Amino acid sequence: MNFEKYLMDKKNIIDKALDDFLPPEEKSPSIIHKAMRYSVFSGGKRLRPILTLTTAELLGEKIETVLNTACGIELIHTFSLIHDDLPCIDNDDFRRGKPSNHKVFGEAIALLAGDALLVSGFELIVKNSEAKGIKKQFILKVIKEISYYIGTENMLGGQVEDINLGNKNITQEDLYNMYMKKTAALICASIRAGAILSDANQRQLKALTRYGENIGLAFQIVDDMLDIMQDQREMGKPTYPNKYGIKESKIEAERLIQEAKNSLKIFNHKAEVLNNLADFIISREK
Ligand code: GRG
Repeated sequence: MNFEKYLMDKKNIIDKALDDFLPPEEKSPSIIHKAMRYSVFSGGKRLRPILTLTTAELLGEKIETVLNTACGIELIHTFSLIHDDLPCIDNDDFRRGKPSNHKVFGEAIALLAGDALLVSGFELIVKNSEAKGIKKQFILKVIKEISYYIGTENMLGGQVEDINLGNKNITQEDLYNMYMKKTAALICASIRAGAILSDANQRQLKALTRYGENIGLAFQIVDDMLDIMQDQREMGKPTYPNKYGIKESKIEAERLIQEAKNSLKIFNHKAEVLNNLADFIISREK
């Protein structure tokens, strides 16, 4: 298969659905809609919603059945990035090579644009209940799952730990615990949401969760490596490459990707695209 074309086709489907859903820039109050659209359409890879669509396809479901949930997750992801960049959290002036949301719209609007994207994300997931043939109890389960995976025991909690760690020298276990919550949790939720809406059985859900955890950890290690290689390193911050070096980090990321692929063996050749997505996480340059 032509994997690059696959990614581009899925990205186009997701972008169109997001564009159709989000209020137009001119709609009052225009500034908030501009700020939301600025970050949603600023060059994200759409990894999380693609994982949701690909998981549904793997389980024999149509992508239309999960599309709104996939896009809702992308909005929640975008909210977390806007808030992460704020001066009171990571204080980053740039995101995806462009000025971060608060640099363009100011802190107050950036904060509110993040809030609005979180709310809109859940609105889109609820809207998924209008999809043909969908069982309403699956939607409720997905809302519960996503709330859990972005809440204080996961994404939000991981962000709190990241802030509190400062420049401390921590163990690999602490580091993985933080990566698992801060980054792997939403990646896992994206895959599980696709699986739940496609009526996956417990064995399939377990295998897909293991895959999500391992690619999620690898994703954050690679992200930290890219920061160093692209000279955006935050000196002394507890990250895998800061602690173990680039060479060891690459070996560890490759090990995690192999683990992820091993857990997909029950799906045989049907897992080809998820395997390609796992490889993409290691080979990506942004
Ligand atoms: C209130 C639920 C809640 C969260 C707020 C700010 C925050 C707490 C959490 C942020 C967590 C965070 C920013 C984790 C980093 C994950 C990461 C490496 C993101 C980059 O993902 P990519 O590369 O982004 O997929 P693109 O640009 O492709 O969309």
